[in-house]
Amino acid sequence: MSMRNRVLLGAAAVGVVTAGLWACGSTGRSGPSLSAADAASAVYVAPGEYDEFYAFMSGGFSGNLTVMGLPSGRLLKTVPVFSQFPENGWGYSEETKAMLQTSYGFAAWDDAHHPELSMTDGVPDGRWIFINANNTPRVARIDLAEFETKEIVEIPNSAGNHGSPFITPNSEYLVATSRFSVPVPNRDMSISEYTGNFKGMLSFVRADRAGEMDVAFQILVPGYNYDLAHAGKGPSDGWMFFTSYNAEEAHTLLEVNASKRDKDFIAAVNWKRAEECVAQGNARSMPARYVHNVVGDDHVARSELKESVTVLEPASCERLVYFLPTPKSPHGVDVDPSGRFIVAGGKLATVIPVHSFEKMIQAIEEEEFEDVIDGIPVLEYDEIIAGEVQDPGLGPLHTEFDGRGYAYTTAFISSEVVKWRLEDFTVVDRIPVYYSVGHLMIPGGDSREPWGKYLVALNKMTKDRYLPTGPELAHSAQLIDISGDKMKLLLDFPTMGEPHYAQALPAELLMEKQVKLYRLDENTNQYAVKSEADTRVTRNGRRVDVYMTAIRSHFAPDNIEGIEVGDTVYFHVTNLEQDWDVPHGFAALGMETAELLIMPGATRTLTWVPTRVGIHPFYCTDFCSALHQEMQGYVRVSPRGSNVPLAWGTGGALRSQPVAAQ
Ligand SMILES: [Cu+2]
Repeated sequence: MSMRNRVLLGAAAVGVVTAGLWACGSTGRSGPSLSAADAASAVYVAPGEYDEFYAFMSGGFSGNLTVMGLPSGRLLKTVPVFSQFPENGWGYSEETKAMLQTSYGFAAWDDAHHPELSMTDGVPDGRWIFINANNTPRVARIDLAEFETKEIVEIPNSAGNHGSPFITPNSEYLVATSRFSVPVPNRDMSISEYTGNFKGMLSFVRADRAGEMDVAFQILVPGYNYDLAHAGKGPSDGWMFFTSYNAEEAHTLLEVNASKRDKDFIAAVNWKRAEECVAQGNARSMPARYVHNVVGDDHVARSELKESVTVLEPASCERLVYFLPTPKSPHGVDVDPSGRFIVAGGKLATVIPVHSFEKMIQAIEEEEFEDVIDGIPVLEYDEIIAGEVQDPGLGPLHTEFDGRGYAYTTAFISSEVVKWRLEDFTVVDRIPVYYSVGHLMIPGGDSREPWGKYLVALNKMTKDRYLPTGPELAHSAQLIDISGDKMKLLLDFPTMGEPHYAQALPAELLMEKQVKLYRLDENTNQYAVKSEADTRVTRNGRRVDVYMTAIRSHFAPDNIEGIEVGDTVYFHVTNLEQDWDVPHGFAALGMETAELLIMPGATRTLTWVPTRVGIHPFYCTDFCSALHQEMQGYVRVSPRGSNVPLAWGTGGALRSQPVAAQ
């Protein structure tokens, strides 16, 4: 047995089913790829040229979003979202701290899974990208002119916000699901009393008004695990489809106890009907604590606590939710570009079930229900199924579409991508991927009009694909050409954190609208100083404010005296540059936080409580000019109560605040 085969079998043994998985397709080191030279030229972006697509990769357990170019796989930027990011001071600077505020307090980390582009008429429009926080349920909006997180709203009555933030065709709502059912409202009770007390929640967040994201309504559903979602489109616009597993309502050893039933459910929610029920007063207002964080026009984030939420129950809003029986512990749910087919990834199923929206509506009208659970009618599988894709690979999870009549489904256990025809649900091609693929992404592949040239496989295991780096390996993504009849593997590229899911769109949709700098005359940060003449240091009791500027290649002031141990010092640094690509950085000896990275025209504030007497140098951390190394200064820290006068300056005698004012 070759070393490669041993690795493969080792990976497979982790899965539920192992027999004969790796026999198909995994013939050579790269599978059925082009010749190395042809593949290289297909992904080659010549020096000075641009990539064709922006790809937005979720950072998984990094809590952030990374931006990559396709087809090159080059990393362009990390956009911090839910995790503190010392590289630019996100979550450390006074202007950004409020973004990580939650009803539980300051959350320095989260787990970000699914980026989702804003849409107009079912097509990504390049305004914003949203992403979920899984651990402490939240959704964020990132502006795609600045590549910066602008807004975060917390989801109350929820735990494990995995199925999020999937969006409706005109960005009316994005959804959030509770992967973990919990008591609603959450309270102290025995876990053994799960059944009937632990509930799922399907949340709809208003998403089309920047700065006004809010939980519009929530739908209380049985205590299953709600996993993923996708919106209807075209004929199915107005509906949202959610997968669930654990219809057994197990609360321990789910790997056994949540896999007993033959079928679980897709919950089909008519969200336009929900709007009617809310308007008619069929919802109730429930106390709930959750926060909404927004970056204002002054580029300062503020946090607001909200104290109630609107909750709908299916029993008091008829025709709101239906259950579609779906084999077996379904994971992904994907709607094809026409909006006619709802494809489930039954991760333990032997086929890919494809539900028909038309048949679903017909079954609803004819009231062909096999059961009603908590006011939710259960439709009959045979009445709504359009077809089943046979031989789809083992462990089918997620499907995207190329806009030419084909669907592509990942198979986790057999590590492959399977291409099948929507016309007759027949498999037409398959390609091995390395290894254990979760999501896949085709640019626009979940939209009404995919840009179906490339497919990115987002793999969970890396094993031997890269130079080894100790126990932790870079996670692996693979680029596949889907422009022809046969899929062709082009490129492996590493990702930051876990490559959970991704979205992509043509570069031309974003390139021209990029913000290159912030206009200094529009800087309304209350601590901004717009000329060196206005720089100063003030003391108010134990609080010291340093109003500082940075411009190539000095700080003003760059000599500061009169700081004492235990003072709280706020460095408000304004970058006076009005040129693209000239950020300045700021850090001082012994700071317990992070650096600041200050964009041209912007102001950022870092708080420092000096703990030691002595001279503390500070310097610019972002290489800015030939004299960058000269861009430095000194802070003198004296013992507490030493009465050294507060004094500051650049290039001359120090100015001081009269001692009497101290
Ligand atoms: Cu500099």
